[in-house]
Amino acid sequence: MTMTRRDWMARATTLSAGGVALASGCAPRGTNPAAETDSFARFPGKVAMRVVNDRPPCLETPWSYYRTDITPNEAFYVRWHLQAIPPPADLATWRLKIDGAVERPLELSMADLERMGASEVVAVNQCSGNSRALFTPRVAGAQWRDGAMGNARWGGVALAKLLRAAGVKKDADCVAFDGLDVGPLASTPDFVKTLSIDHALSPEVLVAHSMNNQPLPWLNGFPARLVVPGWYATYWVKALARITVLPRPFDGYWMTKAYKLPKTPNGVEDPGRLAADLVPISRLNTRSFFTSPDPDSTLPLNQTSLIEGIAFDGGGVQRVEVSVDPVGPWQDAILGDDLGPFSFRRWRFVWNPPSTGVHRLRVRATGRVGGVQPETPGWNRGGYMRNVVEQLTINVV
Ligand SMILES: Nc1nc2c(c(=O)[nH]1)N[C@H]1C(S)=C(S)[C@@H](COP(=O)(O)O)O[C@H]1N2
Ligand SMILES: [Mo]
Repeated sequence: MTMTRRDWMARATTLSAGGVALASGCAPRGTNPAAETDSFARFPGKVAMRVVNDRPPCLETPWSYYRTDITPNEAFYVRWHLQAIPPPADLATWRLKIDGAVERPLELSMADLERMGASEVVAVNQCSGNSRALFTPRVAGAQWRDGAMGNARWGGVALAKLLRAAGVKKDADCVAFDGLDVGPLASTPDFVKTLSIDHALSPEVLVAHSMNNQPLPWLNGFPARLVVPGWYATYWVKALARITVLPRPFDGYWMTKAYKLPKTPNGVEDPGRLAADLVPISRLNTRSFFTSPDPDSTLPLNQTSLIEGIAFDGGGVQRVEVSVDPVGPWQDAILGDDLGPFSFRRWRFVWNPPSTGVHRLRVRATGRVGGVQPETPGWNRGGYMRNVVEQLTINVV
């Protein structure tokens, strides 16, 4: 079942965006519409997705897949840092090691994990750099539009249960998570992330081996990954192989250098005067998006139309409001099914366009953790945590 990198590169058929034109003078909004220069590829187990980087693969979810609560596995975005990504693990030999400051180091097979219980959570996995391509001034890093996010039902074992089975020692400070991926050079820092011991023991954090009731797709971390509900996906270590309890703070590159954010409200800093104090990125801020109709659609005058979208936050969406310009006040949208505080929350807004011409609709959400979305975009050097109020232009005839 092992597939080499060469095998799957051979299978990855590059498609072109052929003929998808971008309205002139209009910057690409999110992943919708596609731009002429976009390239799409089909990686194993995936639909054709926009390639943000191909080595290692960084693939964006096509916008139409956000019209459902759950993002299908085959369209779920993909992000890896190190070259080359590990081939799919062989379950006959794969083991999850739990070691470090524990009483009883463990080596668990998939069957062991499955025997240890079944917890589930619906949670948004969003890359810290989602929407980075929309930063001005431009910042370095993968140029994601809005498709580096997805919502899934994750199934597995509570991390706290595994740590208790191993017996965490009193002097534990944090827990390190390492996947099967290694860098191309001995000097490349291994991708290792840590959570504080208190966070690691909180009940919602999972070692997940299923995604939407199927095994994890290879590119999303088969056979098991960490799921840290409400926190950015950089902590959601894929192809998990080792969990190490540490008696002291961790000083690895991926915690001390990468994914750091100004210690300011919403991580915002001035491009001309960079902040001095940085902290590791943590919880998701509040976001909301339009998913239907498409941008620049035409709707009929004086007829009821449905405007729909998604919203999310690191701790649950409290409210979604829509405003229709010119001079529109904020009006409450109707919230859809509640799949829990870490999930996408669908919303809809019934609109009866009162006049012809171009209308600008805006959507803003209020979340328990992130508060209300800002009306102007924030900026930081890493291109993280964009969450400005989004707009949709509709032509009424
Ligand atoms: N082993 C491993 N896990 C990883 C990464 C990685 O490079 N290696 N990248 C992280 C980052 S930054 C993101 S955004 C998410 C992406 O998850 P996905 O590919 O399932 O969408 O995986 C996280 N887990
Ligand atoms: Mo990320």
